[in-house]
Amino acid sequence: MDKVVIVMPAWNEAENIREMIKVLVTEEFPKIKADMNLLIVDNHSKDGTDKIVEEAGKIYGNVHLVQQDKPGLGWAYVKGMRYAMENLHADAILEMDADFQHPPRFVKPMVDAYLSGADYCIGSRYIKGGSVPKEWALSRKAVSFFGNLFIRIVLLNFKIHDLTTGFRLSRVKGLLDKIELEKLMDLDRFAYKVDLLYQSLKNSKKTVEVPLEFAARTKEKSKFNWKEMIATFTVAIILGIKDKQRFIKFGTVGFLGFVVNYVFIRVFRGMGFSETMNWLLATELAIINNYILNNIWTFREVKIAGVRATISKFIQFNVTSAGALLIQTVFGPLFERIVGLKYDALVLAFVVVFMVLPYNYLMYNLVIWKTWKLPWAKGVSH
Ligand SMILES: Nc1nc2c(ncn2[C@@H]2O[C@H](COP(=O)(O)OP(=O)(O)O)[C@@H](O)[C@H]2O)c(=O)[nH]1
Ligand SMILES: [Mg+2]
Repeated sequence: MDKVVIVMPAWNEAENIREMIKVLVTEEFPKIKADMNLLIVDNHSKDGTDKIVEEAGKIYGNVHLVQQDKPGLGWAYVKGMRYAMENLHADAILEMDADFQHPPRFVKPMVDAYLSGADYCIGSRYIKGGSVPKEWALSRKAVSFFGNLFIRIVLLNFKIHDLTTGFRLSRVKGLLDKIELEKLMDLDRFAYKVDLLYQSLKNSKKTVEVPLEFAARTKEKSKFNWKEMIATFTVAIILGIKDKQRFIKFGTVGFLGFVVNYVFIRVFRGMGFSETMNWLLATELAIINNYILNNIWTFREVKIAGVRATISKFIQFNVTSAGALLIQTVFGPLFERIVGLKYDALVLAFVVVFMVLPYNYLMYNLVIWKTWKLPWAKGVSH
């Protein structure tokens, strides 16, 4: 049976936590066909939250408690997720609040979606069947809706409707265990959630949204505020430009490769090799230049390391480069024949910009450094 661990941060939630544990363990867990566990991450609460959880742990074997070391919601999740993976050997982890804003009855549909094969389940307020609290003032609803829309636009993600929800279930193998949790942005705030979502979507082959009726907070006050919101937007913007930044780096490296190629044709010519040899050597130097710079700069987050990987990827890179050469030598003369030889410079620019560059960028991301997956290989693209 699959082991699912609910990681639930709770900070001064004494008023909610006893009831939450009881409802989950005695009413909801028995309906679910998985080995269900509840791990509460306390942040040295002053109201005895930890005592309540400890007592519950003595009664129910599947209720656990950890204390977080560093303050902040993100660090609570890092601690809880690590503990769930390493100590409890979870197959899947569900993020959930302790304050009943994620009503316990929505746990079952999330776990069911996972059991039906989803890697990543998003409890969504903005799909059919989901909702935000009726009690919320119009302004609060608008902030939530437009905040979400803003992040969707910045991340160019229109398939997922709720990018800021805190109710999400992730498969451990291949998804959560591939993420460097400790390196997520803004772990001391709520904003880390957007980075975690971004990384999770990248790793997930099958993502589904499950409706969530988000409830109003009943007791105590929310800890979310304007500062948190601005931080959240900032993280989204940084993630949004990261991909474009990569494209700019890619273009710069390509230009440097061109310079290397040009300079070394002349250098080798001066050394008295045959002209074919000059071109061959200079082109290979440009390829080596592009490979190294792309590896340590453009794609440094997914840098290829180790002798074997470097050699085999370098061979792949040469094959890819040969493909670019082939495109150029086939389409260059072909277009020249159509528009006339005197436009050769224009044809070259057209072929390079509209065919070779996209081809190279696609191959680097798909084959060499593998930062993209094909849409049909992942269920949801972003
Ligand atoms: N352990 C821990 N839990 C936290 C921290 N901040 C918030 N929480 C818990 O995280 C959940 C969501 O917090 P809440 O203030 O309700 O945020 P909101 O629902 O987004 O307004 C609740 O269960 C809180 O008790 C923290 O720094 N550490
Ligand atoms: Mg809340």
